[in-house]
Amino acid sequence: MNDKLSLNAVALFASGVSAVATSFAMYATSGSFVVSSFNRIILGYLPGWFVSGVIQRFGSVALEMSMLFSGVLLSIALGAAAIGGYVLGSRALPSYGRPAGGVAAAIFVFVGAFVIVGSAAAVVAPAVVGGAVVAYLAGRTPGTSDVDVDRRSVVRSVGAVAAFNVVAHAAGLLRRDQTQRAERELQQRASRVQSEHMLSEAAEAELDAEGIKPLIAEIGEFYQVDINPSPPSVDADAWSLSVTGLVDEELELAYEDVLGYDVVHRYKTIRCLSDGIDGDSMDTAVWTGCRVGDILEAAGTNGEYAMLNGADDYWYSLPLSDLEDAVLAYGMNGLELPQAHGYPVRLLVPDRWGKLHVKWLTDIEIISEDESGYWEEKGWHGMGPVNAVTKVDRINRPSGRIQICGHAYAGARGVEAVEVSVDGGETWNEATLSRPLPDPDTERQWVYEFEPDRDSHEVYARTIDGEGSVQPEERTEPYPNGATGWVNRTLRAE
Ligand SMILES: Nc1nc2c(c(=O)[nH]1)N[C@H]1C(S)=C(S)[C@@H](COP(=O)(O)O)O[C@H]1N2
Ligand SMILES: [Mo]
Repeated sequence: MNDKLSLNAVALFASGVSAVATSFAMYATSGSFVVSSFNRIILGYLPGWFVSGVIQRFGSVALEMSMLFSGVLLSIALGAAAIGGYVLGSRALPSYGRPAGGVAAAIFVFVGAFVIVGSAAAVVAPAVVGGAVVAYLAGRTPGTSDVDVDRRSVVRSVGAVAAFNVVAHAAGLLRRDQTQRAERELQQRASRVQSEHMLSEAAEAELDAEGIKPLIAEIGEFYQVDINPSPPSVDADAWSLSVTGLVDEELELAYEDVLGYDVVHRYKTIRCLSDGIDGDSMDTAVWTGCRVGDILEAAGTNGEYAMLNGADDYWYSLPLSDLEDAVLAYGMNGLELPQAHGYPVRLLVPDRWGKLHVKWLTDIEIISEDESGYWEEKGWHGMGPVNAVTKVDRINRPSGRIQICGHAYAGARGVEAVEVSVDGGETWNEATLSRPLPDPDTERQWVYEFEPDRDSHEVYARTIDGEGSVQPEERTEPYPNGATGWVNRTLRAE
């Protein structure tokens, strides 16, 4: 009696597990996999705060555990359906005992799995396998059939079922890997397409003037500022980003994990605090990455500031409010972020000076108080919005006229207008601007053309930002607050 019960239990579990394994082999972790659907149904009954609490606490382990739990539960349930179906079928048609039982078992499993997955096509094969396995084993199980066999052949049959399950699970795991890789590739391709689109959008926004500085800098042309003579070379496979300190849950993100966050694309200009009025430490690129806010949310922060560290011992602390909309960039102009600009990932903080965009970022520590940063230790200031700046890049002289080309930037306030005076600041006229990019935290090109009417013209240019503020006239050096003042040229008629 005891023997019969345990053999029935083996048959039950074997058929249930085989049905689940078949489904796994066919659909891996997609929605058509019975366990995925079952898991989703169970999660639907649990309160949201509980689910998110568990996931926050135990992360992906919680998900794996719930899949395992659901898988076992479902194997038992489908196995019970198979046994029930088998017993009913073989009793209803005793002369067809085993086949009738097997068919009925398959129908029972089919109905059970269909209720969960909601797709008939997706559950046919698992149901057939579940029914076949129970018929295969039941024929050798005393009491459920008239075939009498010894224990050894039961062991052998279970061995065959187990072997099938190993193969099916391996197939499912392989398929899951392939699916995930395919999704990643698709995502990367989509991401490249989006960057390309933005690059051509920027190209279309540009002004047509000879030798004008392009809106988006080529990667090799983009300015570079490092505290070290040669940038650190970081291996993305060995690299990880840790989020520690005052957090609910510490994170250790691999490169792949960072790529897994929702992708964002941004136009953003970077300007160094040491950039003079006539300097050229300011450029714009299309950046690809994820939102720092998403990562901070996953960790759950309980402090006001973050200490950000780069692999070159560069560091900055920033208020979390500045990081909310910051980007962790791993792509630049549609390509992988170059080593010189922070590979594998760098920070980009909206409306802030270049120094805060920590390159080769390795860890984010949440802290309660401001702890300043690398350049502050050397006397620099400038933790707030960038100063407005107007630059002159090039003078063209088309048939006796003078054409001034330049670019302007005013942080997240945006460049509303560029005004040019050719009489030493007495009168001002508006320059023609490139079409604004969708993100105001970017530079705009400007061109101003005039007919010289004296030997020498004293030219000034200044920016009106998106808030209507006129760029301050007073000339100051970059140290310590960033350069101010109107750009100036003395142009002689030729
Ligand atoms: N880790 C690290 N991040 C860094 C720096 C650095 O030396 N090390 N330089 C900063 C400064 S001062 C500026 S202006 C920008 C320059 O970025 P870029 O070299 O990509 O143009 O990076 C900032 N991030
Ligand atoms: Mo800088």
